[in-house]
Amino acid sequence: MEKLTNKEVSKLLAEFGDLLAINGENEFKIRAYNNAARKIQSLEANLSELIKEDSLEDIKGIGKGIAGTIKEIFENGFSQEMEELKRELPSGVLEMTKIPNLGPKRAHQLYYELGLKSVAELREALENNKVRELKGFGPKSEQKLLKGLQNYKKYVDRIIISQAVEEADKLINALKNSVEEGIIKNIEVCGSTRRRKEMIGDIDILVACAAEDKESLSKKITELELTDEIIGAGDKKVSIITCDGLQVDFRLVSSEEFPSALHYFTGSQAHNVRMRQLAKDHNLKLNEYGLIKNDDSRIDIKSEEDIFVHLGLKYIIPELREDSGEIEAAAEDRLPVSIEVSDIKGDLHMHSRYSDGAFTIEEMGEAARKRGYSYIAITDHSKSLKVANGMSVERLKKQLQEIDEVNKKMDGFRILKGIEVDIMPDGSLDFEDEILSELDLVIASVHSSFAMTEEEMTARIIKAVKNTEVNILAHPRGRILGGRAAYKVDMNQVIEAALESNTALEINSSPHRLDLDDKWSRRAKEAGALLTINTDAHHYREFNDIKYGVSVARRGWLEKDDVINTFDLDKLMKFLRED
Ligand code: DGT
Ligand code: CA
Ligand code: CA
Ligand code: ZN
Repeated sequence: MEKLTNKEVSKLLAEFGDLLAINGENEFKIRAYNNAARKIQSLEANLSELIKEDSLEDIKGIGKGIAGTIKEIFENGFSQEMEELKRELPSGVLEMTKIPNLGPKRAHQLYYELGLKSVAELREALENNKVRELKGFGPKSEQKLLKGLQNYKKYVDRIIISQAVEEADKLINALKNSVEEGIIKNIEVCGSTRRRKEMIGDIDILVACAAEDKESLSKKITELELTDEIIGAGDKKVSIITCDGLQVDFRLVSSEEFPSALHYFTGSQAHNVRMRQLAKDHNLKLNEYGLIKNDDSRIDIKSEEDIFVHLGLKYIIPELREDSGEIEAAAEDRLPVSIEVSDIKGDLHMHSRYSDGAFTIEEMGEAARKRGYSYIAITDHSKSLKVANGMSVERLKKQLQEIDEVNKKMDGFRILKGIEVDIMPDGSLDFEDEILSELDLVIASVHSSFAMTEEEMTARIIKAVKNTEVNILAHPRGRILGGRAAYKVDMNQVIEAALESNTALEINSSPHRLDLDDKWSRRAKEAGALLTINTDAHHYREFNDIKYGVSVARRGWLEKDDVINTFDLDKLMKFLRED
């Protein structure tokens, strides 16, 4: 699958319609989206054709605005506006619409008129006959909804890392706030979330407390506002489903057990198997309860680090624990000095109002400077990307002037003149070299014609990478997590070309992309290529996504010097000026 199918786009449009309805937008707009969803669903032709011909608006009922959204969803796998709407609503409200007999309009009423934020709260309100008071509801609809609840199966799929991290933070804070200080001795997210894998199955949270507090703490977990359903609750382990439909496993241990339990439940399983074997080789037993000698006495362990030390290893960060060479490297003291968020000196990929960003150049610059960055590059879209309001040459020239003006006001901070130029199907760029040569930095990326043979796509991308004006290849494989698979491309050849032509490969930090991924980042480094970690922010809030890109880099064994935006400005400019 190279791109979203008609059906997938249709589903997202329908969800958009639901979100608008939950939000109480006008009937006309909601109907337009639902209508568009139906039209796309029953389309004979492939969407990509219609987009290429620019004939979406010829379909009855599809106007300019929706056509833009359809293209955006098709190209990006999601719509910016939809993401914003989702962020503003408690996620439990959207979840409610999955209950049979409950549409978005009713969800709107339940949320705005009764303040119900989750399936759990709805159930309680139904049981207390509160729902029948609402206009248009009655005892009968209450019965219907209760029945719907019985048939409602939660949709639990793998989720993207940002959602897992945010959900885990919420749960940890809520639990801390629900008990007296000092009851929780230690609490930490573990499992794949702590290893920062790109997709997460379930969330694992480890809690240390006194033996006599386990029972009450277990009860507190089941009573959290975020807890929707209880799968099991003992005094060692509590498993719940949250209002957002995610499974979370809590484990309760003693402070003494905490370090070894943290290591065990962080995994990965493959890493654990190797560590346990290594312990055996040292005549020790390693499990979630501790590091134990043959005579059953415990080795005193204060931290996770101690476990590694006792087994003759350097400390291995969670992101590296995949049994992909980290244990050997730790034994021989050749682990990477892993890159950290604080090493990043600037962000080289972002959008302003000149294309599809939400803020002005100055606003983006100010926000970046406040973060402590020394520089950014403004890289708006080029003319062919009409969906994203791509710039004409004239607008680009105007933008360059504006950047000069803003830079005059900035002290000790620099805004670089950049662009994200589209790579055309034949590998040429959307702007002439002449205009590109006026810029500090050129990012090239593919946003169209994803369905090519591997040979064609590889040649297309390599041609762009070898253009001496190009400094960065952005989101090199074009995948959208949970949306679109990567297009077919021979990345080994692309990496070779990047190395030869001094082009950096991007780790796009958007949690929807994380492209390059950990494996390709590591391969690129091993080949000697340089990388760059950027957010592709369309809103300065998204600068925070840099942490997800850095996690990918850490999982990919990268060090500071592998990444060009850890360089200070002079060194970066030197890199950009070389061919
Ligand atoms: P996920 O949830 O599929 O994204 O991946 P994980 O790694 O979070 O896996 P999960 O939730 O099944 O278990 C959490 C950790 O507990 C796992 O990373 C390692 C540890 N673990 C679980 N089951 C086993 C096991 O049977 N053997 C070993 N050695 N470790 C296990
Ligand atoms: Ca897990
Ligand atoms: Ca688990
Ligand atoms: Zn971009």
